[in-house]
Amino acid sequence: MPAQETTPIVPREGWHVLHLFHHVDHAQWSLYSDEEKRQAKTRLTGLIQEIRSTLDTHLLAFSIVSPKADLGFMLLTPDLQVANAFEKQLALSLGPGVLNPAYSYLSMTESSEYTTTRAQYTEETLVGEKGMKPGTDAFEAALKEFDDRMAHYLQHRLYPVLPDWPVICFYPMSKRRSGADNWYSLDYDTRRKLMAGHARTGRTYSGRILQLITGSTGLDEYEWGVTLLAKDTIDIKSIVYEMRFDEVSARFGEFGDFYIGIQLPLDALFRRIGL
Ligand code: 76R
Repeated sequence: MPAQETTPIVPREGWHVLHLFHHVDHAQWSLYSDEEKRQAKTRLTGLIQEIRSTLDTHLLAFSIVSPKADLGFMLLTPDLQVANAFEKQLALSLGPGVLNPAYSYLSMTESSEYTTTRAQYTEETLVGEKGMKPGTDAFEAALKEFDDRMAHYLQHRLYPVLPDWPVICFYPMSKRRSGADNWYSLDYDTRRKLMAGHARTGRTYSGRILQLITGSTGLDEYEWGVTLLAKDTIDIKSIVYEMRFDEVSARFGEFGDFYIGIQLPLDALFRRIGL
């Protein structure tokens, strides 16, 4: 275990998330003998296996499309000490100067402040829409179903297990804070209504897009990291396009750079990036 000598920094809720994008310095790599190359790749493979077998820790590895970067990692783990130790080890795993940072992003998994509460669901959906009466068997059953669904949902948001879908898209974003378009000066109900519209659009991509929104206020340059996984690049392009018409993104969205990667098994990944 890394960072054993230190006090863990484990959040009350959620995990730390690091997106780490590196360039491969092929000039440096070409100075290695075949044997040294083999040893370096074995070292990185071993480290990735160690990370993946650490409790509550996940590591996605992918090849970045375009020269923005070559090799991408997404690391999710509770303890910031462990995240930091693994991040440094990954950077050095192929030997000094072979991997060079191209971009990185630190965020944390979070529950949303706009998640429907029990009280809202009761008032708006069960009583309001469905005309159910509190205390009846049907009402209690519907409420139990809601509780189970929400517990499962919250678990996924805070402690996600991401699928091996090949296409991974990452970009950071913030909500605008200027003039009449200041998200943070809107009252809670207005924001909640706007977010409900956003979620409606999002849900039409169920099964095609897996989204993970991780918070980064105070941690990195933007306010959230957006990670989208898909099997088809079209679904990434479509959802981001469609969201642009949604008021939350149209009026309030500000975006950083976009990165597209392809998740691959390690041997294919090494070949792909020329190692
Ligand atoms: O929490 C949920 O999954 C359900 C409701 C929901 C919230 C609270 C939701 C649903 N999102 C939420 C929060 Mn989202 N999301 C984005 C982007 O490119 C763009 O224009 C925006 C980038 C996409 C593509 C996307 C997709 N979402 C957020 C937040 C935090 C806002 C805050 O707290 O103020 C951001 C920054 C954000 C951005 N969203 C969904 C999706 C999809 C696909 C869904 C449906 C998920 C599902 O129900 O399966």
